[in-house]
Amino acid sequence: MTIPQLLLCLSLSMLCISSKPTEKKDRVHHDPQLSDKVHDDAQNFDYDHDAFLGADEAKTFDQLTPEESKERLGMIVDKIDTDKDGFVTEGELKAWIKKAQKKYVYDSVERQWQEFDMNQDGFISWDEYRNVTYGTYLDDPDPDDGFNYKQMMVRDERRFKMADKDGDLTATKEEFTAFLHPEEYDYMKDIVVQETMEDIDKNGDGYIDLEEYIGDMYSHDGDADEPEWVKTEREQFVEFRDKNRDGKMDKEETKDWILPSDYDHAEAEARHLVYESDQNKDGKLTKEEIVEKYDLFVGSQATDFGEALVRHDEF
Ligand SMILES: *[C@@H]1O[C@H](CO)[C@@H](O)[C@H](O)[C@H]1NC(C)=O
Ligand SMILES: [Ca+2]
Ligand SMILES: [Ca+2]
Repeated sequence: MTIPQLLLCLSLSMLCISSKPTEKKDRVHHDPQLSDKVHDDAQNFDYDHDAFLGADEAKTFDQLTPEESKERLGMIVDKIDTDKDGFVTEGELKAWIKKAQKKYVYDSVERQWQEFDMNQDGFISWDEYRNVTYGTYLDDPDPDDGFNYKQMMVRDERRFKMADKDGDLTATKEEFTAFLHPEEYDYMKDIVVQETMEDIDKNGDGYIDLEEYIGDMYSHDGDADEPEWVKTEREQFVEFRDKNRDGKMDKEETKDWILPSDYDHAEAEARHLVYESDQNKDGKLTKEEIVEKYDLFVGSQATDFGEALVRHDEF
């Protein structure tokens, strides 16, 4: 074999390997970052603005004058102070930041709400949801596409009942949000784990063994060699996932895997914002303290423009 032939061979085989569908399915629910900006307050407060308002909302403040910014910030402070005692605590701030980050969740529920609330009474009953989602299946329980609607409906009903805290089979907006986005709610974590385990546990023994774990993220293609990341996952399973070393993952071990208790970015940011603006060091913030530091919380780019223009005019 000549050198050019050898090179061709090598590059072809590399092509073959890289074009294989080795993309990994990710079951892990991570808390998203608060902002994609760098957190360096010495440079600017862009990270804090994204964290405090959500990235989309933060942009809308860029065009405001300082006065407008302060006024809107003042109204936001009233909303953050949920117990209305006139102070914003670290806990209230953290809850606010978490909410700002979850805006896309609330937006998607808002979009779907009308579709399901057939009688427009402000609630979504299980019957309404079932009729809208599975109406065609209920009319024709033996569809040709072979899809298991029955199983999906049973699973949806179980999740719906879990989200429905007061058990009246009717979901408020908050309950419906928990139904559609269960990973965002503590009281839904068990059902998230249960559904994931049912997906992966092919032999139905109530545990995830090593082959089921790997089989969920990687499908063997004939006798092809396993890619490196799959070998790493096998080691991960043995060393970290299967904590009690009985060769399989139980509920708790699965929970630790798919719902890791990540570093709490919202809590860290709330502490940071309080520390930076708490002038009398009583550990909580008044509206005045927050508005005083409006450039940290919401900023307003119009400031610099405005002042630059004024200065320019003076010439
Ligand atoms: C659901 O569909 C059934 C059958 O068409 C109907 O009898 C029932 O009233 C519907 N329920 C709701 C809440 O829309
Ligand atoms: Ca309704
Ligand atoms: Ca185990």
